[in-house]
Amino acid sequence: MTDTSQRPNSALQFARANKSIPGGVNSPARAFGAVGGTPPFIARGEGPFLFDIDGNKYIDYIGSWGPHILGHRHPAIIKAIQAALETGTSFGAPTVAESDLAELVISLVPSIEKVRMVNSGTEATMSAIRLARGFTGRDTVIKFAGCYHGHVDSLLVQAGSGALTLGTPSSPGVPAGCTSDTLVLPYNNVPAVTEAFEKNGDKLAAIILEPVCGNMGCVIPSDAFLQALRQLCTAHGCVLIFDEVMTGFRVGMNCAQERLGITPDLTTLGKILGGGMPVGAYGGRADIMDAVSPVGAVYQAGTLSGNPVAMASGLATLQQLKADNPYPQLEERANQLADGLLDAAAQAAIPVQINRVGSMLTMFFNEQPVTDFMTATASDTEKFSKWFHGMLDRGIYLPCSQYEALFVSATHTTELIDETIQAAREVLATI
Ligand code: KE4
Repeated sequence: MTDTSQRPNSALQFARANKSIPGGVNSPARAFGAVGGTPPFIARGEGPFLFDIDGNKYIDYIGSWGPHILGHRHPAIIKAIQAALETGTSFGAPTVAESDLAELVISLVPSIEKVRMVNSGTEATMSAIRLARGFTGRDTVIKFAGCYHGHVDSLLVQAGSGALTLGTPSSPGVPAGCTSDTLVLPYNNVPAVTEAFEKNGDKLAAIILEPVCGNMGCVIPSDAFLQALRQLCTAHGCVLIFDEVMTGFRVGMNCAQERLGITPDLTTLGKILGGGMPVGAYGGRADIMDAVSPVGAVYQAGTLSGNPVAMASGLATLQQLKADNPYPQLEERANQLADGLLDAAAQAAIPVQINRVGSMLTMFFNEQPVTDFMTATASDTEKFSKWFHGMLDRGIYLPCSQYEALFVSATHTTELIDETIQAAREVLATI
């Protein structure tokens, strides 16, 4: 457990926040529930750094859970937001900026012929599921244990023993009816998917998955798994949805689908797409997207969807990524970090697994390769918690759960990576 001597004001603010906000946070992922202790209250971010209200400085490997691939307060992004603010904040009417961002997304993600902006990843996946069901006239959806697609009622479901499982809600407040059409399968398991299509092929509206999983920690799909999903969906008229809220523009300029060589029918986006402002999106084949209101009958709407300030932030982010092409550097730096962590763990004789794709990675405290929810949840979360706090106390801000991915940004220098590895050596020697 962290001593709060380093963060007295955060401790006070956390106690205060708990009186007016459930758990003191506006998203449970921030509450340190998995690791215990008091989350630092952040005063500001700059490049690869966060500064808390007690004046502590951290090397930030969360980047607001993904958006800040270019680091905090990138000048071009801030400038674009400030310029947008000069014209107002939101009009509830069409603006040119929405077409600018839509056209840029379409140019970067070949499978996307039309796209609709929303305000979060959850809204994007919720809308994509409804659209797939409306387009196919079918109800059943397949998701995979360990994949998280936001807090959509029908997707808040965990697998049972890893066999084909009719979904049971994993949260109170979700009626059984909301998940009775959700099948939950083990990730990377081709026989399970094949069996599901044999049994339910003509009832399946969609498969949704994280093409590289980040929400059970980073888990990498096998080629055979992705190929099977594509072939089975095509053969059965089932919509293949890649949830690229996390991987979109993270693992490559053209997203995971280009890196992995699989073309989905629909894609959901978020995080980097907004550059730190609230933006989500869903898009894909024009014949499917034209089923969305007001062209088609599938209803979806949003007061602040496509608002100019968020559009300006997203546009500036994607334009900067296109101009800089930081991906080779991100690959190098993340590899440097992964290698350094593996070496530090070996020095401390602690068994770990590291799964990495591009600049997202997870170090699992686990003796076996992590390929799905079952193997991920065999990790030693006790050790993870000590690791997390040891690093936090040394000014390294990691995701506060074994089942998350960390992110390297374009502002993380080799020196900062070396500093992180040195801290890892010290911490791993103590747990
Ligand atoms: P939001 O509604 O939080 O914008 O996006 C939901 C979502 C959808 N799909 C994927 C693949 C996601 O990773 C997410 C959200 N990711 C989590 C962290 N892994 C956000 C952090 C949080 O919940 O506070």
